Amino acid sequence: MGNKTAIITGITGQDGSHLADLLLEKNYRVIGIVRRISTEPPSRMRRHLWDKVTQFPGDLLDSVSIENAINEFQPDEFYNLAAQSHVGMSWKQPELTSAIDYFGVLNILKAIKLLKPDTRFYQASTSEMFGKVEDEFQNEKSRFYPRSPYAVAKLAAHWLTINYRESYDIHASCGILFNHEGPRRGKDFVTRKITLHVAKHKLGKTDKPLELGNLNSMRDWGYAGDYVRAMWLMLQQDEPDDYVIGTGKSHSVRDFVNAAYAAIGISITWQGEGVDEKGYDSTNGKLLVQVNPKFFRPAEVDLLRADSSKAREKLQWEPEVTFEDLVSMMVEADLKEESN
Ligand code: NAP
Ligand code: G4F
Repeated sequence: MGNKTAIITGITGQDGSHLADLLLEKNYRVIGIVRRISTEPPSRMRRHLWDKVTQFPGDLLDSVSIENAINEFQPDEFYNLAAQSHVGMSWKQPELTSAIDYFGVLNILKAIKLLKPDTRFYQASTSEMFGKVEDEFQNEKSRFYPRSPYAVAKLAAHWLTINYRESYDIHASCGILFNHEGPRRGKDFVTRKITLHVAKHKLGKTDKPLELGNLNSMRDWGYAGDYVRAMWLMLQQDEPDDYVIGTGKSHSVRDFVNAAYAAIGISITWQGEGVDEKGYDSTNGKLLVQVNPKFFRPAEVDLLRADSSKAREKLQWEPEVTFEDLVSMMVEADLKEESN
């Protein structure tokens, strides 16, 4: 192994940075496609990667930039992690979400077919495609029922990837990843929003209550560092395929809040229901959490829980970080960041 070339889109995001770390460890030459928007691209990339990754200006919406990247670097592997990835935002920007999350994938696949059809391709599919679930655990055979413009676009891209595999014999695999988090998670996803607020509370930087939407949603939360290993493993298989990746354990948003406050030694007492539900510091009665309906979604995914037995068997993939360790890791990282 070694000296392979990989292109990563979405390198400035959470997963892109973890995957770049992994591939650099494995001696890959890593090319990161970076959008030129209103700020300097390097300011959005993790500082430790600046000198180690070749930054290539590009955008999924610009097929010429994708073709240029493939022509110039002749990649062995292409990981498409770029997306408008925020589910709530996808109702507010449905056209942009569809353009990036579906047509962007078409731009990559058609460029691979035309310019370097032996490139191995990874598509970032998502458990959101299961949406309104009917199985207690979701696996590769579960029904898809997307519940947001994001999930609809991702499902279309998922089938497009399968179609390119079947039509043109491209080594294209989809990772159906359940929620994965960590200190590099964007600040408007619920886990990071919670751990950041808890850290600020502990440091006396806020005395406002944390405002959240649906506290009852259940998610299968794992650690992003574990999940990028699965992406890489998929592209090392002789045959391309699709795999569900998750921990098999599910917790509510309320459970996550409890665990995050527990990490700074605070226990929460919950009172009320629905929009009136509130969380108080059990020791001094201070209001710490309240519901703000502005964070509710027009349609919700109530429960996600993965059955990853196929990945465990065929890829020998196992998650290493537990839910409790994940929450503590995120709170500790935010305490450190907020102390600086
Ligand atoms: P993220 O942190 O939101 O990162 C998204 C990345 O996409 C950023 O680097 C962003 O660049 C880039 N991007 C957005 N629009 C682009 C465009 N038009 N052209 C090029 N790049 C563009 O997402 P993540 O959590 O790392 O997730 C990675 C992928 O996995 C996404 O496709 C997401 O939908 C999918 N996924 C995530 C999870 C999860 O729990 N994290 C689970 C299942 C699937 P800028 O810095 O320029 O904005
Ligand atoms: O953290 P979230 O925004 O993540 P969501 O919607 O599950 O999507 C994430 O995981 C998907 C995989 O299943 C990815 F495909 C996707 O790209 C993204 O990474 O919300 C989690 C849950 C939802 O039910 C939401 O309604 O938390 C609930 N929630 C409650 N209060 C909130 C909030 N979500 C956010 N973002 N902000 C809140 O204040």
